[in-house]
Amino acid sequence: MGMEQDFDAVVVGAGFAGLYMLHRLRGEGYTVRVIEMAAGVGGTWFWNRYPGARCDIESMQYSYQFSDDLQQDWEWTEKYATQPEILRYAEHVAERFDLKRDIQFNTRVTAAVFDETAERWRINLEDGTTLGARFCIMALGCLSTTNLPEFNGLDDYQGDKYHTGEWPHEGVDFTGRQVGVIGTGSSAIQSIPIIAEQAAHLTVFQRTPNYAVPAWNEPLDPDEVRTIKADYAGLRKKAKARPTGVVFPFNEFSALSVPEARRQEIYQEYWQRGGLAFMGAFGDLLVDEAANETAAEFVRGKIREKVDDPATAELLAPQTVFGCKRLCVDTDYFQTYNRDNVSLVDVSEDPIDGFTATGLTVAGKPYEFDAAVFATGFDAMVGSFTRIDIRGRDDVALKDKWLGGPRTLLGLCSAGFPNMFMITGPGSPSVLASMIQAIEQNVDWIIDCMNHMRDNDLDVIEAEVAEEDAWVEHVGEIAAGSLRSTCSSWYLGGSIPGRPRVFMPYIGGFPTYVEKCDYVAAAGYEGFRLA
Ligand code: FAD
Ligand code: N01
Repeated sequence: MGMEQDFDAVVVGAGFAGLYMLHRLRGEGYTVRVIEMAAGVGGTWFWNRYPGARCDIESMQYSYQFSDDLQQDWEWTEKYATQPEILRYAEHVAERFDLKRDIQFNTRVTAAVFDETAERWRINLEDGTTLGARFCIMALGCLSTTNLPEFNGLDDYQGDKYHTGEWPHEGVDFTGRQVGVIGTGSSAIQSIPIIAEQAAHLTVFQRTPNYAVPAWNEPLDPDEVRTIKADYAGLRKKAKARPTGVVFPFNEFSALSVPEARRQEIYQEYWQRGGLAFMGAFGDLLVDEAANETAAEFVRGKIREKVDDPATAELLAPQTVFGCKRLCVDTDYFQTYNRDNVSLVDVSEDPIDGFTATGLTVAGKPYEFDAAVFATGFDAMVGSFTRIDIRGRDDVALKDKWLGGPRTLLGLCSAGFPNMFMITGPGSPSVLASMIQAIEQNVDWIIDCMNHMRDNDLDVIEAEVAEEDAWVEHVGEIAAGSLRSTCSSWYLGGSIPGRPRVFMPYIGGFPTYVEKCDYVAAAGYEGFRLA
C-alpha cells in the first residue's frame, strides 16, 4: 500500500486536546504521531494573537487537572489569563511531558481514508506523505477554521487584511491608521478597545449587537491562589458537578420569584462579580423568556448608562434573548464608542455591499480605511472536519453524511467511520462547558475504550446507526427547549451562509453527559459495535 509509516494512532491537532491525547496514548504504550498545521502547539492560543485576546473562564479553572504537580507548579498571574500566558502554558506542558518529539508541525492533514480490508486508516498529509494507523483521532478544535465571508471585491481591496483567528505573530501597530473592524462577537469585543486606543480612526461594522458583562480583570490574589491550590481537587470536583463545568456562585430560583427591587439588587451583585458568572444570577435565564427579558433589560440599561450618544447606545443594545449567542466578557467595550475616533455602522438591514480598493460600501455609501480587521469568527464545530476529505465505509465522505448537520454518537464517533474518534466533537458539550475539562473527559474515555479493545482482542469500534440517530435526535430535542435556539449563532452554524440550522453542541449539561459516557463504557460500550 506504500505507507511510509505506521502507528497505533494518528492524532490531528496539537491544541490542548491533541497534547493531552498524545500524553495519554504514550503513557499507555501506543505508538502515536500528532500532525499539526501550525508551527507550534497551543491551537486556539497559537492562532488567536489579536490585541486583548484572553480566556473568559477564570485561569485557575481554565487549565489541565490530569497532573497535580502541573497544577500546583504553574502560576497564573491574572484572573483571566492573556493569550501569551496561555500559549506559554501550552508550551510548558509540551516541554514538561516531552511531547514535541511525536508532533509533526507545519503539516496539514488533507485526507483520511478507512481501508476496510486492512481495517486501518490512511492519513494523507499536505507534503504528499501517507501515514497508516489503526485509530484516527481528530483533535481539530471547535473554533479552529476561520470564517472569512465572501465579500464582493475583497481581492480589489488594497489595504492590509487581518483575521482575528490568524493574527500575525509580530503583532500589528495601528498607530495613526484608519481601521475597519467587521464583526462584534467576542473577538471584536476584546480587540476593539485596544485598536481604538491606537488608531487614528476606527469604524466598526455591526450586523448583530452582543451582550457583554464586564470582566473586572485583575491580578490574582496570592491568598486566593494558595487557598485553591490547598484543595485543587475539591474545586475540580465542584466544577464537574456544574452544567458548565465551571464553579461560580449561582441561584437556583427564578428571576420572576423575587420582587423587582430585589431582582435588580441581585443583578447588580452579579454584575459586580462580572464575567460569565452573571448567567448564575437566576436559575431560569435560559429557559423562561420572561425571566430572560429581565436580565436582557438590566444589561441594556448598563449599555445605555455607558454610551453617551443615545442613538449609538440603542444600536449597541441587543434585542435578542440574553445569552442566546455566547455571552461576551468585556473590558471597556461599550465606553469605547464615546471616543471621538470611533464610529459604529449598522449593517443589519443594509449589508456590506462589498469592498473597493480603499474600503467598503454599505447601501452605496463608502467607508475608507487602510487596515481591515475581520472579527468574523469561525466555521465552528464542523468546518475543520469538512475541510479534510474523511472517507469511511463504502467510500462515504463525512462531509456528505453531515450535509444536513453533524451526526455523531456522544460527539465521540460517527457511524460508518470505524476507529475514528473525535475530541469535543459536535454532539458533546464541548463549547458549552469549560473546554479543557471537556477535553480531558473525552480523552480519558477514548483511552479507556482503546484499552478495553486491546485487552479483549477487538480491532474495530463503530457507532451503531440507530444509537447515533437517537443521540442526534436527543441533542436536537433538548436544544429546542433552550432559549439558545431562538437566534442565529455559531452554535447553529449561523455564521456560514447556507448551513442547515442545527444546534451542534450538547446542551444537556456536562454532568449528564459524563454520566451517559460512563454508563455506555460500563455497559460494554453499549451503542457501539465492537469486532
Ligand atoms: P484547538 O486549540 O482549536 O486546536 C486544534 C488544532 O488542530 C489547531 O492547532 C489546528 O491548527 C489543528 N488542525 C485543525 N485541522 C487540521 C488539519 N487538517 N491538519 C493539521 N492540523 C489541523 N474555551 C474555554 O473553555 N474558555 C475560554 O475562555 C475560551 N476562550 C477562547 C478564546 C478564543 C479567542 C477562542 C477562539 C476560543 C476560546 N475557547 C475557550 C475555546 C478554545 O478553542 C478551547 O478552550 C481549546 O483551546 C480548544 O482546544 P482544542 O485542542 O480542542 O482545539
Ligand atoms: O466570532 P463570532 P468570534 N457581515 O462568530 C459578524 C470564542 N471566543 O471570533 O452575529 C457582517 O462570535 C457576526 O455577525 P452576526 C467564543 O466561544 C472567546 O468573535 O452573525 N458581519 C459576528 O458579529 C466565541 O463565541 C473569547 O450577525 C459578519 C462576528 O462577525 C467564539 O470564540 C474571545 C458577517 C463573528 O462573531 C467566536 O467568537 C474570542 C458578514 N458577512 C472568541 N459574517 C473569550 O473572550 C460574520 N459577521 C474567551
